Amino acid sequence: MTQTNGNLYHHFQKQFDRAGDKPALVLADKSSITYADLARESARLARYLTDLGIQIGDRVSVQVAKSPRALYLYLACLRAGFVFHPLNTGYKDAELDYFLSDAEPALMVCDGSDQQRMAALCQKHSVGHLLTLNADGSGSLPDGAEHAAAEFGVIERTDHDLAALLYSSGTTGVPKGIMLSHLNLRSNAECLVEAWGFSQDDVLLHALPIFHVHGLFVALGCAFLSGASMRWLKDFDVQQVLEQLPNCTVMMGVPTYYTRLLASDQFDHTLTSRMRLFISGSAPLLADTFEQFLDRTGQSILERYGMTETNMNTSNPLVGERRAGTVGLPLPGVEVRVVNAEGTPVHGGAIGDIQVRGDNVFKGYWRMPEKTAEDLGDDGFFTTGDKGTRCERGYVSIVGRAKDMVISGGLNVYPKEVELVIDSLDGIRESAVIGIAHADFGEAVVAVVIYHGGQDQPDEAAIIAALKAQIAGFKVPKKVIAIEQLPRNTMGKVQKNRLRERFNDLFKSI
Ligand code: MLC
Ligand code: AMP
Repeated sequence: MTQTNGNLYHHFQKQFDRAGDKPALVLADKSSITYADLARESARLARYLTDLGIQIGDRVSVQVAKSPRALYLYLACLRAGFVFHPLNTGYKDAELDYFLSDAEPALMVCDGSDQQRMAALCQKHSVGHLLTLNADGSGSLPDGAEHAAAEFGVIERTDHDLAALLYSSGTTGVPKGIMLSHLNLRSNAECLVEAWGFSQDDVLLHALPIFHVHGLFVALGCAFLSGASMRWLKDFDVQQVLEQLPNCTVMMGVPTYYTRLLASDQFDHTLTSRMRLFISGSAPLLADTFEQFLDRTGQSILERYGMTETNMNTSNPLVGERRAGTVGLPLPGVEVRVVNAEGTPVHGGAIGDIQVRGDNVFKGYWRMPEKTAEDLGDDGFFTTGDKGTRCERGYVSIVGRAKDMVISGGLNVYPKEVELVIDSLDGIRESAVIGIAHADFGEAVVAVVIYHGGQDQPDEAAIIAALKAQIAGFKVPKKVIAIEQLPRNTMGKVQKNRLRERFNDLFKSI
């Protein structure tokens, strides 16, 4: 029996062939990129990179601005069987150093302005090829590919072959590579198209970055498997979103997008009359935001819950009650259970660990078998690190996190990573990094520091400047507070809950 090609691109291709000259992307300047353009230009890049010597299964690390060509590159990697490894554009050298050492890519693609720095890192980690791609579409990648023939098929991949490698940090501060297969991505996107009723008539407002699951797999997967069009913005800019909304039918965003829209007087139901669906995820949507949005537009935001290891797990329903403060019901094909410390499922609103099983669940952590075994049980259930409940009607609520993590504007910050950098600064004895409620970012990163006695203590500005040089901007604390001593329990563990309580109102007046 012949197996269908498991390559995710193979499944996109059905819509690409059908949609042909229909715009896949309409850009802010009103120019458009058709589905035929996506197919042709991804073939050209796949041809060029394959001829360059990049092989099936090789990792391709990419740290570039969001642009149509960056999208061609993602599609080219899929169809050529490379493993796509996107990187947040905010990452600094020390962070990139780790990713390159661990992912061992065959090719790194970066912005031209970073070429010199990246060349040194690529040399250090024996990355065979370094190419550039700038925000305006120029660079050595498009230059090199210009004369390549736009002829390339779709490499045969099994369902379980790797399609992408994305990193998430951890409680120890060491990032873990999350191995996502073609099946993980396809099964989840197919199920979301169904659950959210995507069709070729939809126009999706795409303002998310394409280096994380939300903008990359959720948004693009829904559009490409349904043949919908996208209004493509390079980032989330309130004014541009307000201009584009009347042309759109669906929007996806993190809660900060919705609070920023609500903060604008121009945002009202007249702009959203064509919209059929607003989707929120990656961070908790406050019930207050849900209510205000309903008041202003007459529409209930649909909240869903996912993570890089699993893509999407639960969603409030398209038709039926969308319950504020919950993340809805398990998606078809995804099993979700809440278990106690012994691993026994609990019911009736009891709080426990959220575990997930299904084709959406990743293959494991890259070269970390022990960590994989710790989180991914023999029975296939993955322990998410989120604490939650399920009500009698099946709705899941997330009530906390077992993992020590802050979510700021939809981006995860692992305190340990930031603490390690702060603790290495002269004059600092120790630090504790916490998340504090913030009207714009949901949670803001705050550092509580203890100085060594003596004269040479860095001030807040010096600490922030030192951090900005070493870690991505979104991880840098919005405030640094010096105190005498960190509260500890009898085991000597820092009691971050007490710090969070103490500084709970820090941003209340902002
Ligand atoms: C940028 N900055 C942030 C930040 N983003 N600070 C805290 N939290 C953030 N999220 C900092 C920059 O470093 C910079 O600092 C300053 O803010 C201005 O930068 P900017 O780029 O102009 O910021 P802005 O455009 O305002 O971006 C904020 C944002 C953006 C919320 C629009 O971060 C965003 O689009 N977030 C979405 C992230 C996302 O896609 N998450 C999905 C993950 S997938 P300075 O000091 O240099 O001025 C996932 C799974 C799932 O979680 O379930 O979906
Ligand atoms: P990431 O590791 O970037 O994939 O982030 C995944 C984490 O984001 C999850 O484990 C949750 O803690 C959080 N998350 C995602 N969606 C939601 C949501 N709707 N509500 C609350 N937390 C969420």
